[in-house]
Amino acid sequence: MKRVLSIILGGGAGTRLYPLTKFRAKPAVSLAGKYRLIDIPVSNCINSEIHKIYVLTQFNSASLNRHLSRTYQFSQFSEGFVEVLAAQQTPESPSWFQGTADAVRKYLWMLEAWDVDEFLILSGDHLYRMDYSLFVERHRATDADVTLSVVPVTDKVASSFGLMKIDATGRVIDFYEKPKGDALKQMQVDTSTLGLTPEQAKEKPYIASMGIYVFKKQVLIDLLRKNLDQTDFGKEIIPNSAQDYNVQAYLFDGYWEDIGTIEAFYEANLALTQQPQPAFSFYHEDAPIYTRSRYLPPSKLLDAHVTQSIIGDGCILKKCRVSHSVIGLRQRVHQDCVIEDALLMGADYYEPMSESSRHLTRGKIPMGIGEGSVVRKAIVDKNARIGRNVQIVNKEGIEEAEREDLGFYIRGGIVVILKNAVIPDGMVI
Ligand code: ADQ
Ligand code: ADP
Repeated sequence: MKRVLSIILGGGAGTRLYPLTKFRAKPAVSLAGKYRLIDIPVSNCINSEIHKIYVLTQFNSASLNRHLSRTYQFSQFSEGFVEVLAAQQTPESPSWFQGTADAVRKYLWMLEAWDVDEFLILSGDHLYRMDYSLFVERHRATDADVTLSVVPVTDKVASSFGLMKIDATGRVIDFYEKPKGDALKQMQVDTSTLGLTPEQAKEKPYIASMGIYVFKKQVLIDLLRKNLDQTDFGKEIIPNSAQDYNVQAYLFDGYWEDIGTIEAFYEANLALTQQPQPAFSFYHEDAPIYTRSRYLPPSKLLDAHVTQSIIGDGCILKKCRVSHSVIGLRQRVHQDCVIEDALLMGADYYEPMSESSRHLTRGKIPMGIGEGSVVRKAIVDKNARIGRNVQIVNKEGIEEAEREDLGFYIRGGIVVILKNAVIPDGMVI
């Protein structure tokens, strides 16, 4: 795996996860109460012994740089690194990244200098555990120019993926990015040829691209240099290469979820609390997910009633009720609160006790969830100050709302409280 260079697509404008991407690059969005999105592909790389890792991002955020530099320090005797390459203006390329392929193209001058055999292109917003060495081995064994990792999918979700047809050897003979209507039906295949049982094949009759690829180094360089008008892997580079190159499909049979939208992100976080066995587990002795070690104190639960939830380090939960929720680092929940089906991201720092009490006596709102508040089906971003007797419950059942002035958004029926927002006492959302 020393001959593989990994390139993680860290995110474009960040619209689908907005407002979580208002103050940070997408890879820095927090996950499962203590990790960040970027920890997933980076940990998978490290566990697959791929140690040369670039993260391409449109938005050079301080939190992403700080997180990566504090977390991923390789020994001085290894050539390992995790580095951010942010979109930048130069006299030759005055524009931002135009798409995924364009993001790689803009840094090709630097990437091609590496003496490696393959480029592994990954996405920054997927939740899965994968041994990329098996993926790369399959690529080498079939002498492929490009290998796509694929999963079978149902009719319901198929149109949000790049779909393909393959021949008996696993070679991709047709690829269509996110087809709809008749074009979608055209892409239906017999997935039992992939080893699925007849029942599974009936339920999942499409082969979807996971949006992660292994390229022979020179093939990627040629594809990007020859076709300057092609800016996206899924829309252009992959479908156009299927004819002239040996493009292979590699079947991945584990849990995999694209969590690049608010709804998918919310669902995947809460699914971690599932009993008895969540679909994805952060505990795995052979392939752990790494993140920054923070030396926080253990959480304190002071008469709190907690069911089916995950509580991050350094939280203080008073006499409250928490169910089916994920509570992030340093979160404070005061008494008589009810937290249900919620993702509270916690805080970046502790507000000293003296400061919190001073806030209360001066009519200001301390960090955390104030006494008597209810949070249901919501995401509360970091450092939010939720007053007393607040209700964040989407009372009117609204699907979409943009109330940045009031500190929240509603996306797909999920209320998202902005980072650092202040929600006054008694407010009902
Ligand atoms: P999408 O996920 O819809 O489809 P896209 O929006 O291009 O494709 O994002 C791919 C990855 O690249 C994401 O992690 C995204 O954050 C990142 N990205 C997007 N624009 C970027 C930019 N300008 N700079 C840096 N990073 C950027 C893709 C494939 C489909 C496949 C699905 C699987 O195109 O064929 O089925 O992934 O989820
Ligand atoms: P109170 O002491 O009034 O119950 P809290 O419920 O807010 O106040 O605090 C509960 C406990 O958390 C206290 O024992 C306090 O010492 C501890 N605590 C407060 N701030 C921090 C901090 N920054 N780091 C670690 N523990 C803290």
